[in-house]
Amino acid sequence: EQAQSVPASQLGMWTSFLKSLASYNGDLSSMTAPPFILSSVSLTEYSQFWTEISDLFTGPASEPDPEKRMVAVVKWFIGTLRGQYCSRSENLGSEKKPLNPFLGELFIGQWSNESEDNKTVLVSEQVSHHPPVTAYNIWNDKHGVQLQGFNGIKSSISATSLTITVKQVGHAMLHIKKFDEYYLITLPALHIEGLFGGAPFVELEKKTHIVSSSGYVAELDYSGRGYFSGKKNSFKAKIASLKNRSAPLYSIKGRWSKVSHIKDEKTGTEELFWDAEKATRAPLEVKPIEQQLEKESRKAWQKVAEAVKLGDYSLIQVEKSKIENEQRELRKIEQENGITWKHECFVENPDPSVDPFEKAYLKLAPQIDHTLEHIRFRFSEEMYAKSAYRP
Ligand code: HCR
Repeated sequence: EQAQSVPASQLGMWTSFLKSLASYNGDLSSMTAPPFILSSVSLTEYSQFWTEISDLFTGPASEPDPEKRMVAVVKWFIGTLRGQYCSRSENLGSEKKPLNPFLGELFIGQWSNESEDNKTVLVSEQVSHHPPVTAYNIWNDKHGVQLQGFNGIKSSISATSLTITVKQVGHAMLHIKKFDEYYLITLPALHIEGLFGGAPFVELEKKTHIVSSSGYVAELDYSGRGYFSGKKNSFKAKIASLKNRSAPLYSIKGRWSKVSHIKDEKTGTEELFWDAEKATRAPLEVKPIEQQLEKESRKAWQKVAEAVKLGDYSLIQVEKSKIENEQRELRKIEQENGITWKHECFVENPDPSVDPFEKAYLKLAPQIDHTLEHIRFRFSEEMYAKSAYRP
């Protein structure tokens, strides 16, 4: 059935949106979409899905065995996928088009867990507007875990199958202080199905890797519901030692949005690996909007978000244009004064001799044939210390 989920009053706009996909220019943010498919949330907020299941994020730090630690890291990663790629469909009925962050936009928050000394802090910054790139740093000092990363998207459209295909640019790096161990995590490619019916949803595809400085590698392979067989959100993974990659130590399979099982290849024992539906996801605490600064995401987008919630198309355009014009004006002033934009908390392509994350990345990337990203962003403790932005 065509466009069954589209409100009757927005059917015309939805049809024009679908038609405009045929002449897609690579910039999803510039496409005019009807209000029902718009999200009131900016992409800078999406970094929070990495660590909303606190125990999974901090868990690896208390695992003394490096092999089991790798398994714990893979579990954490699998645990992030449901929030990252299904939460809009689950909570709002379909995937939505997020707000396109402006340069320098910040999203800051924390999970205070059960005590003040066990908090996980998140700082996310829009480090590039064209192409859009978001960088983040998330850390928990009590457990000594830190996750840094950045991501952008490159998308294309298949007009025949009406599917949007998205390749993610970027990677994430996890550091576990106690063992001074680094993990390089690559990001899945995805596609958006269900556009015809007006209820788009994300499916992951191809492979990603996690490789650790302790000498382990995990290869994850994603698939969805095919024409003849297969289930939505399926994956298979193999964990091996880098020294003997052809003899996996563990294999995992199942559905990343539901249940998966792990098999110990040495003993043959199989057990539940992860049940995504049973996990407790703690909401991130963000300062009340009145206390936020102008570049903080929820404050900056407040009026647009209200218009999206009202489903008021012209008000959305009016409020969005205000932000866009303000940004254009800022860029013009910078150009006229020969000023280049400076990020609040991240540095571009740092020197590996001073940045341990960069140094570890350069060592780990060749192990999984990961093509080095041309522009890489790393968190700067120094810049953050000087910054006025705190959760
Ligand atoms: C592709 C996507 C924007 C990017 C979103 C990313 C890749 C952002 C980084 C997060 O860590 C993971 C993530 C999850 C989202 O599923 C993914 C979005 C899904 C849709 C959105 C498109 C730009 C919107 C397409 C418009 C459709 C829904 C009409």
